[in-house]
Amino acid sequence: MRKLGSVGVVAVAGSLLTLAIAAWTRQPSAQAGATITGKVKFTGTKPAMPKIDMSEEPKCKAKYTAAPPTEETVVVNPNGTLANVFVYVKSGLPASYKAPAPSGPVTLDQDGCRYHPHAFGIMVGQNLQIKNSDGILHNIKAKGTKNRPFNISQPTTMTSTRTFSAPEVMVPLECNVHGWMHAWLGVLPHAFYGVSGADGSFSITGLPPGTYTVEAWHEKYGTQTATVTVSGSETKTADFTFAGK
Ligand SMILES: [Cu+2]
Repeated sequence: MRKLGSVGVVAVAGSLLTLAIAAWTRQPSAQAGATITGKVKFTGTKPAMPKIDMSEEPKCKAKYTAAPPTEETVVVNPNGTLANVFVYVKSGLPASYKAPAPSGPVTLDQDGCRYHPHAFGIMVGQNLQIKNSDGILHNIKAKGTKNRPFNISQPTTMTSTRTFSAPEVMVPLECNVHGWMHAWLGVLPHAFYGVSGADGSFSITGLPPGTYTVEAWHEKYGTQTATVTVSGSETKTADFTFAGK
């Protein structure tokens, strides 16, 4: 009986240990490490974005019932911040740092004859799924210089997949059929990037301790950098300000 009892205790302790290990290994790496977060502010005069005439594509035009579509070169949010700014760790990672590409894809959708998202990031080797939700002819062209350019005709509702082999900030994407369609893709060897959204904020998570050069890139206003030192699981703030011109 005593012998059986101690076997039971060992079994319980063993399964607790298994649970503990499972919980530890299950924790996504994005939750470990430090965070750099911030807002991209906008000052000065907000430029008026030209309206896009989509008369030649009634299917797309019909998707804009509230307001006519405008170009997205500069998108100033209602709270005065700037959207579509790609913020990423430009340098500071240890030379030995290696990150496998996530198995899940990044998706770029062509909907309403515009790209969604307009500015975004991907890791080297990660799948980019290019969706045509419009069901009309789009022809997406990637015009990178470090990555092999591509040119894909998508005559109907469909998805194509491509990958990128080298870091490049940014790869311009455009449509040969619709001259107003532009998107920008940042290809990185790590996942330490974010894009300012509808509230102007971005977040870069899971950073190992270190001192980093963080660059904020905007298609019209260029780049700005900040130096940020993080350790442990702390969160540091890095705000950027772009001035309208
Ligand atoms: Cu198109």
